[in-house]
Amino acid sequence: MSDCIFCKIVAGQIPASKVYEDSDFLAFRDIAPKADTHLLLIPKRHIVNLNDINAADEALLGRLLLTIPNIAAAEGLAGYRTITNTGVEGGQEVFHMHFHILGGDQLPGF
Ligand code: IU
Repeated sequence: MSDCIFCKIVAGQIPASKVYEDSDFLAFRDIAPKADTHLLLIPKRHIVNLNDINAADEALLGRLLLTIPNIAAAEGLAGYRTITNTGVEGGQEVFHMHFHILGGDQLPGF
């Protein structure tokens, strides 16, 4: 999507501190970190949020989840929190699906 900031990061039109990239996914450091380590993992394809997925995305989403522990391990995170916000009421501010990966310090219970 032309007006999506995360699509622009994928396209290299806006810089980001990338920590992982493959043909389907990109992970980069959140510009306003809420923990010592705060990463965002996104599909390169523009998907709005979990309400925008369907059965055809099953394999993509499976690979996305499998990518998370590899990124966490590369960051040296023994434990971490993974969050995806869906919709305005869910606290979503950027409407390109992303999984927050937070860690690096002791997170409070949820
Ligand atoms: P949310 O789940 O949509 O609320 O999270 C959006 C996140 O994207 C939030 O933590 C922002 O700090 C982060 N972010 C970013 O890392 N780079 C950007 O250019 C923009 C937002 I805009």
